[in-house]
Formats: sequence, structure tokens, C-alpha cells
Amino acid sequence: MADTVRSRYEFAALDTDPGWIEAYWELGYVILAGVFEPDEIDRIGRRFDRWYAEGMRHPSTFRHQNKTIWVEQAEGVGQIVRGMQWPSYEDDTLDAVRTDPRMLRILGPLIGGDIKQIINQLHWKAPGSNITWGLHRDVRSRKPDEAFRELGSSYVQTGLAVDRHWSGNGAMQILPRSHRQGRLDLNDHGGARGDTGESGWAKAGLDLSGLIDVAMEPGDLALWGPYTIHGGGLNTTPDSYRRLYINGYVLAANCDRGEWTFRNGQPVPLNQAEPALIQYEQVRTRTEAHYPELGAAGTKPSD
Ligand SMILES: O=C(O)CCC(=O)C(=O)O
Repeated sequence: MADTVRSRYEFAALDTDPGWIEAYWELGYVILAGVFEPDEIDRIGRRFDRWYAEGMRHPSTFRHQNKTIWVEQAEGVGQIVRGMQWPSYEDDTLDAVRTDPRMLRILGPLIGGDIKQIINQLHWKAPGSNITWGLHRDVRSRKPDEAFRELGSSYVQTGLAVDRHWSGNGAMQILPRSHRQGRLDLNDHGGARGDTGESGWAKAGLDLSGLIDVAMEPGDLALWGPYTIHGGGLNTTPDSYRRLYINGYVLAANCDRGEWTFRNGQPVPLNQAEPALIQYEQVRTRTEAHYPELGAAGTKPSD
């Protein structure tokens, strides 16, 4: 049976149709259509392509402080770039998206105007590459626990569609209302490459029949919370890349990590010379660019 709470809203009607705010808290996610314009998406997409090409020049996963590019070998496809963290230190177009006034208009009613950022991330699902982020809750990555307070009401993840997303090219999936289901035993049941996590969650007793595809047109923005079960999806098309730009925001007073993004409703520029402690513990002690050894901190894609 279809949910009685609507999950899709037009960005152009943000003020006149404010049901999206309650829908976000109620469902654990919401989709806002048409937040960015086609010409903007075109520019953003070209930056994605440049970073992809940069990643393909590296023999393996590359890290420079918070910036990292996850390079992998995919069976039958060869080398691919799976994702990248913190391009915004070096990319003005992508940087402008994360501090765009439209982001603040959306975040303001949810977490206010003093905001830090803990995720700035590009995701690619290359055609046929078996890439997926197995179904999980983002709380798994909010470590250490004590640095992240009042998770449920303080953290909002946003994902901007750069391509059209549909089930065929690995659109992310979401389980509506799953943020209200307690923690079950774990927040993460995905495992090996290509494992969307469904069988693991089913074994843990979760009813996945309500799982939905986050179908989006380029320029649409999905919002979800740290306890919402999401991920999965495989790109089975022969030729359609699926690009997603994720920016994760937090009410600043409830987080000890992250880059300031809006202070008192005003954008805060990044300081490349002094990157903040976010997920990479050695950000200030290992300042040179390097290839982390397989299995070392920073090689594993996170979210
Ligand atoms: O790119 C995707 O489809 C998955 C994204 C995701 O699950 C995450 O960033 O937490």
C-alpha cells in the first residue's frame, strides 16, 4: 500500500508547500525536485568527469589529507573510480554547491543556520561495475560516538543527482520510516563487492518489502537522516554512468568534527591550509599526498 505521506516536493514550491519538512522527519527522507538548473548540472557534471579522469591516472586509491579518490579494479570492467571525498578544497564549482543559498534554505528549517559539514563526496556507479554501498545507516560512519551528539535531529545528508537515477543504473534505495525502527543489532549488513546488503538485513529480521528506488532527474536533491536505512542498487546498464554529489550537514553545536559551512546563516569558505578533522585521523600529522596501503586507514570507502 502506498505511504500516505508524500515524499516528493518541488523546490520551486518550497515555501508554499511546506509539507516536505514534516515528511522528512516522518519518513526519514524526502526528495526535492529541481533544486539545481540544467546549466548548473552540466558544469557540475564536467567537474565530476575531470575528477574521474584524475582518479584514472592513479594506480590505486589516493589520499591527500581529507581529499581522497577511491580507485578500484572491477571484474570485467577494469579500473574504475568509485568515489571521492572533499573535492571542494580544490574545485570552485563543487565548492559553490555546498555553500549555495539554496542549501541553506533547505537546511535552515531542519537544523538552523549554524552548520558544519562532515561529508563532501562524489559517487560514481560505472556501468556494469558491481559497485554498491550495501544497505546501511550512516550512523555507522559517525565516529567516534562522543564527537557526534543528538544524531537523529542534528544530521542531514543530501544527495544531488547529476545524471538521471533509476533502478537500472543503480539509483540509491531507501526504506521509508526505517529511522524509527530502533537500531536492530547492527547498522550495516553489506559485505563483499556487489552485495547490496538485502539478504543480511533480511536475516536480521528486517522487512524490506517497502524498499523504494530514489528515482531522480538531474538537479533533484534527496535528503535522508543518519538512521534511515539506504544504499544498495547496482548499475546494470551497458553505458549509463550514475553520478551523485553528497553533502552531509550537521547542527554545529552537536558535532566536534567537520568544516564550518554556514555560521549564523552566512557561508564560511574552506581553508585549504588548515583542513579540519573529519574522518581522517592523520589529517594534520600526515600532510603529504600518498597512496595508502591496501587495508590502511583511508582506503575503505565510507559515507
Ligand atoms: O551512492 C549511493 O548510491 C549510495 C550512497 C550512500 O549510501 C551513502 O553515501 O551513504
